[in-house]
Amino acid sequence: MPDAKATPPLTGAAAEREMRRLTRRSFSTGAVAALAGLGAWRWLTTASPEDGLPWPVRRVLRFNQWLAQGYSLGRRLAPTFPAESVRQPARTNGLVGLDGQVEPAGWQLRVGHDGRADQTIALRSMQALPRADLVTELKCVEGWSQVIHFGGVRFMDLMTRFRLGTRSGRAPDPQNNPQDLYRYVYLATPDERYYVGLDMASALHPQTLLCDTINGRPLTRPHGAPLRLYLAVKYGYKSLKRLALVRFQDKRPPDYWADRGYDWYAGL
Ligand SMILES: Nc1nc2c(c(=O)[nH]1)N[C@H]1C(S)=C(S)[C@@H](COP(=O)(O)O)O[C@H]1N2
Ligand SMILES: [Mo]
Repeated sequence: MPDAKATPPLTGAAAEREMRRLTRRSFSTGAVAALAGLGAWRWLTTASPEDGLPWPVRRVLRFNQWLAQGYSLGRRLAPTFPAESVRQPARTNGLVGLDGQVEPAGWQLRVGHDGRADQTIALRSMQALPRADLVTELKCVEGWSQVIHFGGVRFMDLMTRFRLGTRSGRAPDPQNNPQDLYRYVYLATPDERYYVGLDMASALHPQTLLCDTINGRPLTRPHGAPLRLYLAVKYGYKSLKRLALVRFQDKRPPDYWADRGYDWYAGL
């Protein structure tokens, strides 16, 4: 069995401890990598081509630097709230890709990697992962926000358990082996009428969940039953409802609202 580590819900003191731990670690590794990268980068950019560094070396270096920066930035945590601050019922917004009925019983994710055969993961086997609960503010770019309690599993835990998102087919190890990760994830509804693109740091963020409950109850159809994405560190339009397709790739994926003029990263 691959190692799916038990993780506590990200609320209260546990969240603060986790945040301190992650901040410390990613700051130190990020800073060392960034400094080393910067020194080497200066040399490379001032070095003449005759110095014998072919362009692929430069590209790898730039990629490493980008990764070091990306993963430390991706570790900021959104503030959490006590579950009592939730006001029911949760507002719904955006029904693109939610046409027709869903069959929760047989629901499965289709997961693809560029250059590899697709696989499917049943909702039931996802629900065997450690539960994660998150009470944060969902912010819609249209100018409203509300505190919502989402429950499900961390996307990171799914990737670890099913060894997703890596070129080698091993479990992701962003600290020690970032180059093994694909750069992006594409996620979509069954009909692909709604779709989002995420950079890998956002996908691996501890507050990025696959949810099957909202405010303590099973997800309803307008909230994305039977399974939706939720990202605490992005605007609401990245939190795709009715998730059925996941694809890991190096090309930056399209995004429904980015295609309509909004920011692709949508970070808060
Ligand atoms: N499939 C799908 N997911 C979607 C949308 C949509 O139109 N279709 N709208 C997004 C937007 S703009 C927001 S703000 C949130 C709202 O989530 P809620 O309806 O659960 O409050 O869902 C996001 N996910
Ligand atoms: Mo939104």
